Amino acid sequence: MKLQAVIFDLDGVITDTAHLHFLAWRDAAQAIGIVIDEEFNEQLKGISRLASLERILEHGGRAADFTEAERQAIAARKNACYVESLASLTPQSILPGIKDLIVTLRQKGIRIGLASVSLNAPAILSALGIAHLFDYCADAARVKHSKPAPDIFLAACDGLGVVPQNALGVEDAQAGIEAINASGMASVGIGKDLQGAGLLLASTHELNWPRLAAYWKTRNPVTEALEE
Ligand code: B16
Ligand code: MG
Repeated sequence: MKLQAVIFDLDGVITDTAHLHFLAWRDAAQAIGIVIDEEFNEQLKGISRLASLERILEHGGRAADFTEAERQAIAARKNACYVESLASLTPQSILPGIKDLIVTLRQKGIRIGLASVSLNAPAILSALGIAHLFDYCADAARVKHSKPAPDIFLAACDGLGVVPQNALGVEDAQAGIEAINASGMASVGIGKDLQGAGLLLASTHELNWPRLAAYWKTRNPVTEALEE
């Protein structure tokens, strides 16, 4: 099977917005008397906005204290603060190696997709100046089940017109690796302690075409040899 598409997660793979998410959540949580720190924030990586709020309320022992409308208002406050902070993003905010990899993949005719659960993903790609390099971005608002369900990766494959078995996904969160594996795609993890990643790299510094090609070959040794 030939590699036809690479589908990227956004936060933690293409750029690091985790700290901006943290600052916005810290402000929103503080307003309802809950204190969170950067260590706690690790749990929120790759998790949707409302699921993140749920975890923060549980952490503060206030899971039963808010109506649906109040939760929406807290999430809206966090998002307003987060969106304001996105003004600090520039093309220099792209993580090392990512732009070169995307350009190389495109030269090889491999399609590029995005599978982020962030509703702000299109604005972030535009701020980074790389929106035009993506052939398809799955819309998190139209996906029923968030990561670790495979839905967003399957939606990206569908939009790119490839079957998951011909695609590779790149993620920095455990929920994301589980989503990729459940979709039937090959998985590449960025970071440490990611269970089940087909290929695990410490950082995007190590994410390049030779590494991806070698990993793909180990998954598809016979067909790759025939295609060479
Ligand atoms: P928003 P990813 C995720 O991005 C973040 O990792 C996570 O912390 C955030 O809560 C989620 O997006 C939703 O973001 O509030 O902007 O819709 O890793 O899936 O690219
Ligand atoms: Mg991520």
